Amino acid sequence: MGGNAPQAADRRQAQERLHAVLERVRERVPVVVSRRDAERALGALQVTDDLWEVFRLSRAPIRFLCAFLHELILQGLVLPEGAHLRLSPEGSRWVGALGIPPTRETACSRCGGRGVDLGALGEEVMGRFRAIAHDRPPALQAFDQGYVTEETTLARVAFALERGDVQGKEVFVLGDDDLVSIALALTRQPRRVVVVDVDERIVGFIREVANREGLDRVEAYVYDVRAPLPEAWRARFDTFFTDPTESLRGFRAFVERGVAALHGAGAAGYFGLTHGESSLEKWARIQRVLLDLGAVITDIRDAFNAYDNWDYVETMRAWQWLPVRTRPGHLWYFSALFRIELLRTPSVENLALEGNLFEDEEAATT
Ligand code: SPD
Repeated sequence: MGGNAPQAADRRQAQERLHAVLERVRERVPVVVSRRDAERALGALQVTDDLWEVFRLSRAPIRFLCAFLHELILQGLVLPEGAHLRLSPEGSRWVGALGIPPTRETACSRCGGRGVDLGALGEEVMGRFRAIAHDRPPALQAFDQGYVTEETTLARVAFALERGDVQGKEVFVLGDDDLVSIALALTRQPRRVVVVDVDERIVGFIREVANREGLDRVEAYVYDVRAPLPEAWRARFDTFFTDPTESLRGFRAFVERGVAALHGAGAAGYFGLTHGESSLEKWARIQRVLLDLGAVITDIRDAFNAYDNWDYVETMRAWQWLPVRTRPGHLWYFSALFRIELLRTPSVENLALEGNLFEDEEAATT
């Protein structure tokens, strides 16, 4: 028993230090985080010295992580070395005393943890989609664009097929730099795909591809989510897909318009949500919004959506916060895929919205 006393004291001291670090970070960043967010970051720091890998593995808001890492550097617990970061000997002892294990990744190596077999789509659909996506328009910062990998788009479609949300269905795609509408249409399974985007380049690209590839069930239109949803698209569809910007206001706008496009009970919606730009506090608020809309979450597949790196990394909001300034050399930005299903006919206000939908306290990549 006596031999445990110093260990217990070390642990208590280490915990008090973590508490103090978190308090200092909370004074500086208006993002609600818990001790678990910090623990995940300290788990990640034990297995990588790459900042972007720390972001990926921590599953915590980027704004918090940057402030947390700055504080650890200030206290000598983390050492910046060129483009890298590593725990100092003191930091390693501290993390040991806290009893935080190194991050372990146990996702299935075949499907990457998505739980879908892309082979179900067939080689032709996959090959044609990859060839089409090769010439897509680059991501634009002005619209907070950042598209997912080709594999991710195909996996979304495979997952929705498994849930029966595509076959013979009318599908609404709200914002489509991910080219979900094209992948859906290539399967020849939906009855109709209506795709809308504020970006004329995306709409033009989809129209041109649909024309060239004979995808006559795809209709593409320019639409700004701030405008009320036109009557022709209200309460009409079986399924929607969207991957919103993540300010709470922007997120709500996209998901509420998506829900308003659905016909009622049994209709389904798909969207992505990150940890990097949405704290668990925001996740909770979003879950309340969904319940109020009459929707239930049937599936959450974390880290399902992998995003290709966008060109504007050095002008995005988080660049100025980084503890070491280096461009990412691998995929690092991921989001959970959500599927929701309506329990009743939704009643959604269809008002015009004004102003910037892209920013809130947690926005980091806009
Ligand atoms: N700003 C680049 C990344 C934007 C990705 N938007 C979708 C986030 C997931 N909802």
